[in-house]
Amino acid sequence: MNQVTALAKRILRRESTLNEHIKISESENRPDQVDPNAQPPEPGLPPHENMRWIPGGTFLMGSNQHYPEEGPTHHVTVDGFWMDLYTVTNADFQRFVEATDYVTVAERPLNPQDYPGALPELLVPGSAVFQKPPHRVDLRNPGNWWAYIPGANWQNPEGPKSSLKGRMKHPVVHIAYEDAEAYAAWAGKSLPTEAQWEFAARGGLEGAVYAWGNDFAPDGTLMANTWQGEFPWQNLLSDGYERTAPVGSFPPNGYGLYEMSGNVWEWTTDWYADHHPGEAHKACCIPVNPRGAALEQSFDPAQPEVRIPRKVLKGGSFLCAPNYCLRYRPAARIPETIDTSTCHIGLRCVINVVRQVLD
Ligand SMILES: [Ca+2]
Ligand SMILES: [Ca+2]
Repeated sequence: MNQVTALAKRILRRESTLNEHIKISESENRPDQVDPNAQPPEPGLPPHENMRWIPGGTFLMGSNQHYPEEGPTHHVTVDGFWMDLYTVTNADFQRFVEATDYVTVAERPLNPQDYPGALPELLVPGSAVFQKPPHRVDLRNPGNWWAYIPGANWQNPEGPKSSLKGRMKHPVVHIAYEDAEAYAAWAGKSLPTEAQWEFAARGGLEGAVYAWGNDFAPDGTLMANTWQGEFPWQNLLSDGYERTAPVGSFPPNGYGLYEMSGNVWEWTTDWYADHHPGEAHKACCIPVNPRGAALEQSFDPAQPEVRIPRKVLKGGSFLCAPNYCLRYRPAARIPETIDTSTCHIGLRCVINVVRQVLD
């Protein structure tokens, strides 16, 4: 998927927008600036509806049992924060667009002069959409199930002939990183760091495989919208959903958060590196509120000519299946170029509380 979408975006890239965006992101990655007049909100009184206080603490981040990018496990401390119970829905995003006339990356017109040599059919606004092949395909080529569809965007998730009819409570998709940031800023919120996201997803369970424990389907109950069957050609639909599910369709985790696993991938603010930092050997040195890798580390080593940085996505999606991508787990993580949008990427927001600086 990343290769295909990155390839499409290599042709469709707008460097100026991107550079501007990187500057913004870098400034946001500075340590929290303390506003002496700001008061921490009272836990128990959410600053917005449908948010939950996540208590913070020290936890074991990552996994040594699954994909290499999830290791090594290491302790991390995060401060308490507020988090959305649900991923942002189409109804939420529609309110944002109606209030601001915001145009997402996938909807913006393209100037052919900016893309010499690009195929004309790719020089139209669009986004990456999953297309189920009719038979087993070579899993090494994501082009076997991803297509760049002109006219696909958040309002037309499968292309111009599709709509949001009946899907207002589904998660918004086809959201590039700057779209996610723009929504969060409008809502008076932020995007989570990877550590915040993973702490929240674990729901208070230390080191569990899934957000609900170590058993994928406790008592036979499917706990998330994932893919059952052999990806990408056979979807058994045991969970009832071929694509996205309305938010709140599956049981919440220990912190009361819904769909932290599956349904749609969620953007975090961290630049991606292909492994975590190692464990701190002294309690004094456990990272507090870590913010991920350096921007320079996030470029794709497989495509050195592409200078589009990549953020960490968390949580897996309705396209995650054990035979291809067993990533509906709190520790799982994938890189995504910041200008990429797809039918399985959305967002959820947090509100950070000013940290008391004692040292
Ligand atoms: Ca499903
Ligand atoms: Ca999710």
